[in-house]
Amino acid sequence: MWGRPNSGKTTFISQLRGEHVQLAEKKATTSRVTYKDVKLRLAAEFVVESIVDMPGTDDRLDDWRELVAKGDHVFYLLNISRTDDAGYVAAVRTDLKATIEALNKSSKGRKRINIIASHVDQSKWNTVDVAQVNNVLQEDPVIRRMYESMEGVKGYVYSANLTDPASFKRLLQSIVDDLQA
Ligand SMILES: Nc1nc2c(ncn2[C@@H]2O[C@H](COP(=O)(O)OP(=O)(O)O)[C@@H](O)[C@H]2O)c(=O)[nH]1
Ligand SMILES: [Mg+2]
Repeated sequence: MWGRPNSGKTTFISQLRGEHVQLAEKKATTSRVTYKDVKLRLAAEFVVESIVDMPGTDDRLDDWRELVAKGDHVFYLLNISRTDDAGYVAAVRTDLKATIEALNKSSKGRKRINIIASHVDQSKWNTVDVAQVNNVLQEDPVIRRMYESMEGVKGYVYSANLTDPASFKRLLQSIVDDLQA
């Protein structure tokens, strides 16, 4: 998984690992950390063999390309409360372009990118019904432009408030359901 700094990567992994998520304090990840054999609380038969948390800084882009080529699943974290920030959106497009190039070069069969829209609670979609929000997001011009640049890679968009365990649980269930479909 990747995304710009503060997009929620570490929070996602903490929730996945069942750690207490600290709201107030934020530690920047300065090196790459790999977690192995993470059992999903939501369904104990699922185990994430390996998930990598890394700093979302530009100097890590090559590391990221390498992970995309090797890994089975690609998750890109997008802070959806920042889609009005042109600089942020441009940086996200650069990331996605690099990710899609790496996916298309990879010999792994599944050409698919999972985009997780975090911070939905702080976004203009925070009053949209949870059952509808993923569909509503697809209509957003920023998201639409992302889809248009995907070159054969399938994009799946999910959204959540990653700091809320119930919202995270729904997110994880949707991902698991789609992966099994
Ligand atoms: N309100 C809200 N805060 C979030 C969400 N996801 C992450 N955060 C907060 O955003 C900050 C950055 O998250 P973090 O996981 O450290 O981002 P990273 O730099 O990508 O690892 C932290 O203070 C988190 O608590 C979200 O969905 N909603
Ligand atoms: Mg982090």
